[in-house]
Amino acid sequence: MAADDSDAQLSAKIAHVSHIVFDLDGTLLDTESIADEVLAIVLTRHGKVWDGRGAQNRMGKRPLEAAAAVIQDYGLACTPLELNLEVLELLQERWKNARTLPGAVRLIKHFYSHGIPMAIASSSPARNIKIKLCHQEGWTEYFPVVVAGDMVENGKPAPDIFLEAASRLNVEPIKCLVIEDAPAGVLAAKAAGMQVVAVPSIPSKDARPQYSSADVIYSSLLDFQPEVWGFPSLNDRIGGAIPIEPWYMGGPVIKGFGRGSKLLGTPTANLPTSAFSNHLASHVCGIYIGWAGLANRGVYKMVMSVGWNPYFDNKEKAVEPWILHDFSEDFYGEELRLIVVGYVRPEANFTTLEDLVERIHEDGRVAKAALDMNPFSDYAEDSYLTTPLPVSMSSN
Ligand code: ADP
Ligand code: RBF
Ligand code: MG
Repeated sequence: MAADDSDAQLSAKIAHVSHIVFDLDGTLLDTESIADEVLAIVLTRHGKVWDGRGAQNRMGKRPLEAAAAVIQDYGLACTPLELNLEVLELLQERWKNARTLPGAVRLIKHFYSHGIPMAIASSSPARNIKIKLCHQEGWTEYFPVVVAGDMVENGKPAPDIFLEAASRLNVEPIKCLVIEDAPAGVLAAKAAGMQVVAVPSIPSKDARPQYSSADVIYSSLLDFQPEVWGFPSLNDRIGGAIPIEPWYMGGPVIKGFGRGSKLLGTPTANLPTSAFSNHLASHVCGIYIGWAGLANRGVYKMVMSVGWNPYFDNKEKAVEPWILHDFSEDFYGEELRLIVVGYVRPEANFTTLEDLVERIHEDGRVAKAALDMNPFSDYAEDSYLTTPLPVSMSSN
């Protein structure tokens, strides 16, 4: 079954809501990659190696509880308080660099423009939330209600923080929809009697079981469909694609699974996931359109999949651009530049290979048409596509 069918079914069984409560870290802002960076530094000081292990235990929790989880997972010989002092110092100077997650600004602006009341319920202390919000334009206005971890007795997964948000929004919990990235947050929202959309921020294909109590799991905020919950729908597709903040990415064309040309008839010039910035690497899955540049060949339209290819259930996440041009040869090792400008749909599973191939061709038609339109067409002229990488960057 394709992903779109299930949304209509979902809509029928889901009770409509009137208010939205957002988690902040890992849901609207990419603070996870900042936390990763900081934990890597701090664990090195403690003679340990940060490998992302235990991210689930830490995520969504209040600072001391999160620190306790790290101490346990890595066998550190310090107290949660000591670890937090170390971590906080490094975090604070980085929050101003926190970037919004794909689709976050689009969603917030949509709700705001329709007068839908929004709150933030974040496990961070109030002071830290304030710092993060004030670096994002308009956010203090979008979120008049902010409930912090230090404003309630029990942290997530206890319901306190969401109940407090509902109370401040002056609405019944059952009328609230929570958007969360962490398992602890999903549990907290459910315990508060609210509906929950989970957008997991754990970079893993096996994330789902931990989010099983969520009403819906999306791989990206770009998949959120407001009408399912009784809100006005988003109508910002242009030629079938949602405009996104463009991503500039590039790298050598690497060998993939050899299925593109042989099995599907749609060759894909695989890129290493390191072609994405840290910020995007864990948060981006789905089918996108954009422009592809090969230094000695030209600039072409492209459509690409990012993810684990559910049909094949890959072990590794793959970035697979299908360049919409007939080449007579392979070009492994050549530097491929991409500007990704639009989002088409989430990755879907298909019952037959024919269905998958048919859908990929449909994506190709969407890409060809949409890329002729503004704002997508503008990027074809971008010099990024044809500028060779500096030697220092192209060597790995
Ligand atoms: P693999 O994924 O194992 O590399 P594919 O069967 O998907 O194998 O073939 C991909 C290769 O085919 C690319 O790396 C590239 O060199 C070449 N190629 C030829 N035409 C195209 C195209 N239109 N788009 C992408 N790659 C192409
Ligand atoms: N794989 C999936 O399992 N589900 C998809 O929905 C899906 N969509 C794709 C869309 C496009 C435009 C492209 C180029 C590929 C897509 N694939 C999808 C990935 C496909 O399985 C992969 O490219 C082949 O396995 C080659 O490795
Ligand atoms: Mg391929």
